[in-house]
Amino acid sequence: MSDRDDLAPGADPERAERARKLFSGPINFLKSAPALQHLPNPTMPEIAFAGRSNVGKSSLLNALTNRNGLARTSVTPGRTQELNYFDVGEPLVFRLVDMPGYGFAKAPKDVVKKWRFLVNDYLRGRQVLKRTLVLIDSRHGLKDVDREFLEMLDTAAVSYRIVLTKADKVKASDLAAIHAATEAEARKHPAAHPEVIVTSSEKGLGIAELRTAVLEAVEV
Ligand SMILES: Nc1nc2c(ncn2[C@@H]2O[C@H](COP(=O)(O)OP(=O)(O)OP(=O)(O)O)[C@@H](O)[C@H]2O)c(=O)[nH]1
Ligand SMILES: [Mg+2]
Repeated sequence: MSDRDDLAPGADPERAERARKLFSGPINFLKSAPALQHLPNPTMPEIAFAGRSNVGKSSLLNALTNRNGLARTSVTPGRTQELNYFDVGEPLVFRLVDMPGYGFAKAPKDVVKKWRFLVNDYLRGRQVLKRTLVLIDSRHGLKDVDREFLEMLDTAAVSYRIVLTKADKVKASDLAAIHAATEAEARKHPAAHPEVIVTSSEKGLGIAELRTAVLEAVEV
């Protein structure tokens, strides 16, 4: 699939082209922040990737940047344990932040607690955070643990957008139904963008659309 096959209807074609160029240009790993005091200075816009463990956050970051090994992925939930920062553009235009997943029951309790505090404190307190992408597995749709997370974002007035992942694992008819149901729910959340983006990192579906959506969040 070419990078421009799946632009959303109504997407600004100039922004889409800027997004395509940025995401195919220099993108560099900046740092891994295990605690808030290790965050970079808040001087650039940030876009964060959140969602349950194993939902495909790191894979989506790799698909967006078209670089396989940029963010570490794993079949074992809980791979990402810090806030991982990536610098997009030279000169720097914005930063992507790959976050630890939530809702991972098998990790030791104190580890889970540590991630939760890190993620929640980051999301609530970060002035330069322009938007959080909340990833939801297309096979499962929104679960209660996701709803709790969305409510936390609503309360903190963090602008967010829901992204369905792993669309290649679902039949087209089921995917349409889950897309509609997820959008209906998104519209009830005050801080949510009303449109949900459907993606597959495996097949490249929705990736160009998401690149444009990221840049839109940075530029508005
Ligand atoms: N079929 C399919 N599998 C995917 C897709 N995206 C991710 N996966 C698989 O899902 C598993 C988890 O992917 P990750 O990207 O590591 O998930 P994560 O959300 O970063 O996980 P944590 O860092 O543990 O929270 C890996 O085995 C990926 O290969 C997709 O679009 N399609
Ligand atoms: Mg990860």
